[in-house]
Amino acid sequence: MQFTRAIVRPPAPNFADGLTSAELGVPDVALALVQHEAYCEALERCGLALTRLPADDRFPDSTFVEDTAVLTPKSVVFTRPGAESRRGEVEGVRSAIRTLGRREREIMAPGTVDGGDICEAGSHVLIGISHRTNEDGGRQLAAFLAEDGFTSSFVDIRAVPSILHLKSGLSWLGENALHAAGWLLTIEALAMMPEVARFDQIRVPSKEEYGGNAVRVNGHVLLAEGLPHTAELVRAAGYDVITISMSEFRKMDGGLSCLSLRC
Ligand code: CIR
Repeated sequence: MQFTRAIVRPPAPNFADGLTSAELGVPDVALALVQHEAYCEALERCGLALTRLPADDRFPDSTFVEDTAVLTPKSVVFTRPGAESRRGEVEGVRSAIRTLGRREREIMAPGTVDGGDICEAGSHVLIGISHRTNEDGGRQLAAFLAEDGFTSSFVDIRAVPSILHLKSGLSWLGENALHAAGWLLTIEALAMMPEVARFDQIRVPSKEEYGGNAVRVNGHVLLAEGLPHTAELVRAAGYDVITISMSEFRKMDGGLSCLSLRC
C-alpha cells in the first residue's frame, strides 16, 4: 500500500503516567520528544505529509495514535480501545481523520479493538485477539473490512507472553527489491499459519525481539535503533532500512507502528 499522509501526536508532559508492563524504568519525556521528532522526520523522508496533532495530557498514552483507528484506502473504522483509560483518545483523532473524506464506521460495545492488533498484509488482514482486542470487536471489524474487499482471520495471542499487541511481534513488509513478499516476526507460533507461511519470513534473532515491530512505509522499513542483526537481515532481503531511537517509547510498551496512523 502506498501512503501519502500520516497522523501523529507528540507525547504529553505526563507521558510517564501511561500504561506499561515493560519494567524498563520511567521514560524521559524530553528525550521522548526528541525521538518523536526524529520519527516524524523519517516519515517525511519516506514522502508522507504529516498532520501533527497537539499533545493531549488528558490521555498519557495518546501519542500511540495507531490504536484509535483502522484505515483502509476506502474507509476508516474508529476503534474502541481495550483499555478504559484510552477510550477518549478516539474523539481526539476524529476531526483529523474526517478530512480524509473516507467512509466512517465504529466499533461498538461490548467490542474492543486496538489498532496495534490489526495487521494488513495485502488484501488479507490478521486480527489479533489480545488482552485489548476481543472477539466481538474482531468480528465487527472483520465485517467492515469485508465490505471493503479484505479477507481477514483471527490470531489469538492471549497466551503469547511479552507482546501487548499482534504487531508487537509481527510486521508485514510487503514486497522487497527481490520481488518476494515477506514478514518480519518474533512469534514462532505464528510462522506456521497459512497466511504467514506462504510468504518469505525474516525471523528476528533472539535478544532483538523488539525488532518484531517495524513499519513499511513506501520503499522503506523503519526499524528501532540498536538491533544490528535484525537490521542486517532486513537489508539483506532487499529493503531500505531507516533506524530510529525508540528507547523512551519502549519503556511504555510502544513500538514504531503505534506512533502514527498512516494513510
Ligand atoms: C498501552 O499500553 O496502551 C500503551 N502504553 C502502549 C500502546 C502501544 N500501541 C501499539 O503497540 N499499537
